[in-house]
Amino acid sequence: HVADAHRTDLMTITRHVLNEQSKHPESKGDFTILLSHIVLGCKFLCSAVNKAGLAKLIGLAGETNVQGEEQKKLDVLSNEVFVKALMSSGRTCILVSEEEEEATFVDPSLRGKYCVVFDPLDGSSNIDCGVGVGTIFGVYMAKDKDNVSLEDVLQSGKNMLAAGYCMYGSSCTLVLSTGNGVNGFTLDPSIGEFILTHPNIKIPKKGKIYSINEGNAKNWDTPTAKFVEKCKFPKDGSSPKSLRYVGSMVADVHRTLLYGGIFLYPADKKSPNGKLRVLYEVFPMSFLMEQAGGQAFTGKQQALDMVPTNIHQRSPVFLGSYDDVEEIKALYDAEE
Ligand code: AHM
Ligand code: MG
Repeated sequence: HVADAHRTDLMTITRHVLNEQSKHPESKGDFTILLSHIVLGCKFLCSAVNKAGLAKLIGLAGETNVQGEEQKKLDVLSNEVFVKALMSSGRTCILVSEEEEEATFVDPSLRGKYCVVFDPLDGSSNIDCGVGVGTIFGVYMAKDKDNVSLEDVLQSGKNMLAAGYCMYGSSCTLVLSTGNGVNGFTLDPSIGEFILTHPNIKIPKKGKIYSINEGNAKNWDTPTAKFVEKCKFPKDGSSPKSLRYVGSMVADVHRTLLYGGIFLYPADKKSPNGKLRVLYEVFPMSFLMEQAGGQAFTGKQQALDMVPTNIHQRSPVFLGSYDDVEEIKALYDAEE
């Protein structure tokens, strides 16, 4: 079997996106170029995150490296990695990063039509114990790339063209939607390519897992409290659900997408808008959920219907299997 010796017929992420783009004859390949730069950032971070533990063990963290520079913290490094990768693509005009107070307007000489919103390293408090962390991103198109403003990113989530995340876990997995379903790619480190390993991901219609920080229970609102009570003590004769909570959104959402269930980050008395950020956490994950056949709700509306007025705005979110989100919606409806 010659074919088994070298599997160069694999579906790489580039091949996949080129295939998708070829369905749109008007496409000039700009998105493929943008994506290849995002992928580069993800590969770089995958390697940096994997080395982080080792660097610490051998005493590198906080010390100076060979160039005499202090080792950068991973969240700072990851922001720089993505900003550089995105700018040098020549396809972006506005960047919004969790790590930066203000949006970055790309220099006109490097400007393209895409706006990218991202959290370069979500869950970074988990790094020191080796738990999975990830990058989350969403892509909008500017109305007029020569005349851009914050309005171009303060759009409803429904206008996103693409969204995805990369999880740096026991393997490095990139999950992407360009508005035509959801696909998952796993990095093969031996060849440095993301290979299509999870084609056309569909979330189970109903799940057996709920995922929430129960330590906040004393501050929850009534619908959230009732929902969790139902998960533990179902009254309809069904089995109780299992609780899984990593505390790293990418890991919790990835599991929800593959196994089904619901992920909740509600509003509570201490955080009336919840914790997670609309543009680069709630929207991309909600986009993926809807594309996979699930849904995402804020307690008031479908998450993607929000129109943020501030780039770092927060929102409560309930996302996952279609039927499970219907249940929490019914509890909020009953409140009114
Ligand atoms: P971060 O952006 O500061 O890393 O915080 C976001 C993270 C998410 O990954 C995760 O879902 C959430 O915070 C967990 O919050 P909590 O510790 O309150 O449960
Ligand atoms: Mg974050």
